[in-house]
Amino acid sequence: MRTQVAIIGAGPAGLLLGQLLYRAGIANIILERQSADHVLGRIRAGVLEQVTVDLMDECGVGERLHREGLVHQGIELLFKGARHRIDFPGLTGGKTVMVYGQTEVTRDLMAARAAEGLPTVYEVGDSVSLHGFDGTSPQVRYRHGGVERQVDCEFIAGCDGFHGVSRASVPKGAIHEYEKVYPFGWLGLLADVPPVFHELIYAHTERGFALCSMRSPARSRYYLQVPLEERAEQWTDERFWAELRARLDPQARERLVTGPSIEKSIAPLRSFVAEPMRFGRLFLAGDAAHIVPPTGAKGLNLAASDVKYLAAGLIEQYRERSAAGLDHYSERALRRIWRAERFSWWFTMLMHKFPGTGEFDRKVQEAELDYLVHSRAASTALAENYVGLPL
Ligand code: RFL
Ligand code: PHB
Repeated sequence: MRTQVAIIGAGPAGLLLGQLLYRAGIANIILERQSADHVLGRIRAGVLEQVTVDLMDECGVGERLHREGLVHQGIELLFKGARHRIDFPGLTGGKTVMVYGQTEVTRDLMAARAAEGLPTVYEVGDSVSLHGFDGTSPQVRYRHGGVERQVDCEFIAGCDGFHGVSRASVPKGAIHEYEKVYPFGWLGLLADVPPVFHELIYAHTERGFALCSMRSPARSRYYLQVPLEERAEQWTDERFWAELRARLDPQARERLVTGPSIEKSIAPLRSFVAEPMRFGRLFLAGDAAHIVPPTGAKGLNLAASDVKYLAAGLIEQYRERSAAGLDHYSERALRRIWRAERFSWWFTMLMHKFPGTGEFDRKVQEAELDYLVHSRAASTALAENYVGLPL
């Protein structure tokens, strides 16, 4: 078949891009390794910046998000047994964030794509290969239902996540990778119990970091910092709840409602950037080009801003025959990415317990937290990064 843009990956980046291009009259196909149910079964991010909410609206899929999403006006930082609130609107001139799960973002985008009858091929496994993107007529080959197929296109968008084929298809030496791996992971648990508090609690404790998040007034998402060697199977629900309780302040401990888990998994923490994000007619977007540790809740939001820039560049190319937007895509996206990388790294270093660090480092961490919540300037810096820097 022939199309204008071949999109690899039906995560948030690929689905958002497909929708923006379709609405601009640009034909596209999405090829996805997994089944739609598998993609929807992955529990990931939960906090949307206004930029991401606006993009969902632009895609015409914001209706349920505005109905069911929870507007959050702040977060709480817990350290030395006490909680301190960071007031977003007060510090940022009225800005807030929206709590709405990545699963729901993906579900809404998939439904819109299906309703328009746009081509999406699921379950292509590892069969995708990219060709000719250094010339003018790229091709994507894949296998589906035992049949080899080829897509002739004008551009390829690599939206296939950290382990995808797109970045791996770029010749070695044409790409520079920056990486930092953290010596712990996050054990996440999802349960149909009311959240312990109506806002998110980020807890720095002697036992390690904990995060109290949510998906709705009836569904909670909790995380615990755990050593990298741990397996989710080693954590019974009882063990998880006991450890979470031990990392909370007395009031939250008392209010915590526990129940059976729906999902439990461990994610490693990593910072990663690949530069540049363009190779001829192949463009990388989202986790395919960069990873942030989840502490700042930036992963999904960065995927959305990449896509906003990339869609603008492609639309300019097709409408005005101008390559300026595409030529600036990588540089423009990377500027926002590096600022989010810095914030996510800083918040991760501040909130976690680092194995092997001495008493001095721990005292400095506590002093920084104390400064952070008592200095308006420092609180503002946290708030403006958390709600999202301007595009
Ligand atoms: P995704 O969501 O990984 O989607 C990429 C899609 O590409 C498919 N794919 C392929 N398709 C065809 N051919 C191939 N060869 C392919 N290889 C892969 C994959 O099946 C997948 O469907 O990337 P995208 O769209 O860039 O979106 C980015 C976000 O998903 C990501 O930044 C966040 O979810 C990161 N993240 C979190 N971010 C937060 O802000 N808060 C969190 O709590 C949070 N938790 C997480 C996370 C990422 C995780 N991963 C990637 C391990 C928890 C986990 C476990
Ligand atoms: C989540 O709800 O999954 C979540 C929220 C905030 C974060 C990370 C994850 O910083």
